[in-house]
Amino acid sequence: STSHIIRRLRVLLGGSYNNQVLSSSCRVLYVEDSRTQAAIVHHTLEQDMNLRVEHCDSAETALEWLVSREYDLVITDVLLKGGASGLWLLRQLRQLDNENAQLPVLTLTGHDDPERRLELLRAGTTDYVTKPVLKEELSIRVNNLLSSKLLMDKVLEQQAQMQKLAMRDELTGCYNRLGLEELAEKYICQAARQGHPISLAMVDIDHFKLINDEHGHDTGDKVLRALGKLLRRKSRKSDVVARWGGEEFVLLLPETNQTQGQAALQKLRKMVAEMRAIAGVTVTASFGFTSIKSPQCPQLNTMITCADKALYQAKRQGRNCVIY
Ligand code: GH3
Ligand code: MG
Ligand code: MG
Ligand code: MG
Ligand code: MG
Repeated sequence: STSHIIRRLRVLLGGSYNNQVLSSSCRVLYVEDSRTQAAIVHHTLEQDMNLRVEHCDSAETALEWLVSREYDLVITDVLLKGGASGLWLLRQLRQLDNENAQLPVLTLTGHDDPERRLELLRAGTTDYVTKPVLKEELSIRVNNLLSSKLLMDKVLEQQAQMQKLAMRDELTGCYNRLGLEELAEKYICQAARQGHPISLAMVDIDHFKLINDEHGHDTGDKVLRALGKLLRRKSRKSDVVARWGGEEFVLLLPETNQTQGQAALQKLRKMVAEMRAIAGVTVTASFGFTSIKSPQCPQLNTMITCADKALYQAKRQGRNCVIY
């Protein structure tokens, strides 16, 4: 059950769950047509609980807001005069294609009959309070819902961070193979769909073994970091710079044909050769690249193989050059 998962998460996150500490950064959407009722609940939420409340009196307005604004909790009355009901709103909300579809929803219902409760629960209400609303009960339920919501946000954020890290190479901060594979699929499929060209280069530092042998592994690492940084900074924002392994990098260049690729890579090759010495070491790199006018979808491996062959030629032709 959800509460079971949340209890586990609380333990995992080291007790960050706190019933008392809810900040004014929590945004609550409150839908209520009765002014007297609204005044009471509004007071409890804002004055007693220090939450930011946006109040409206119709389900239609609420849905409009839910499409474009961010909230942490929705509280809605079920019966709303002269328009759609809170139940309708709940059903619409659960079908939204933004993050609000998963919001906790607290429904306020006048009739506490089992039919109504089941209907609300089936439609996806997270919790409900029966009228007349007991202030104390309201604030406890709101607190519980918001605590779970905040905890879930934190978990999702950490998960996203971990996913980001998993796509990066630790030493250079460039994408790693996993990252390249993920992004390459996206970019190659995009190019395939639009019939646009895409290029891929394999970049390999020249005589890197000598650098390690003569200056030590640490200096070698510094060189790798500097090269990664240069490639990232001097390529386009939309280019993907990945460390393929060892002293080899892969550059994926969307929207780039052979002529444009040749020019861009020559520029990069020059910059590498002219890069400021790192711990007394200057480097050059060899570039092998391939370009496809209009790719088919999964084609990363084919492109890598082609670029690798060109790289081999670049090494044979004396290094520090770009070969198609
Ligand atoms: P070539 O011009 O033909 O590419 O010669 P090379 O010496 O660069 O090629 P080779 O493939 O023989 O050597 C690559 C070297 O890269 C060997 C390995 O010790 C070094 N290397 C691989 N990964 C790392 C790393 O993470 N850090 C450091 N410092 N060196 C690494
Ligand atoms: Mg009402
Ligand atoms: Mg190599
Ligand atoms: Mg080699
Ligand atoms: Mg090398």
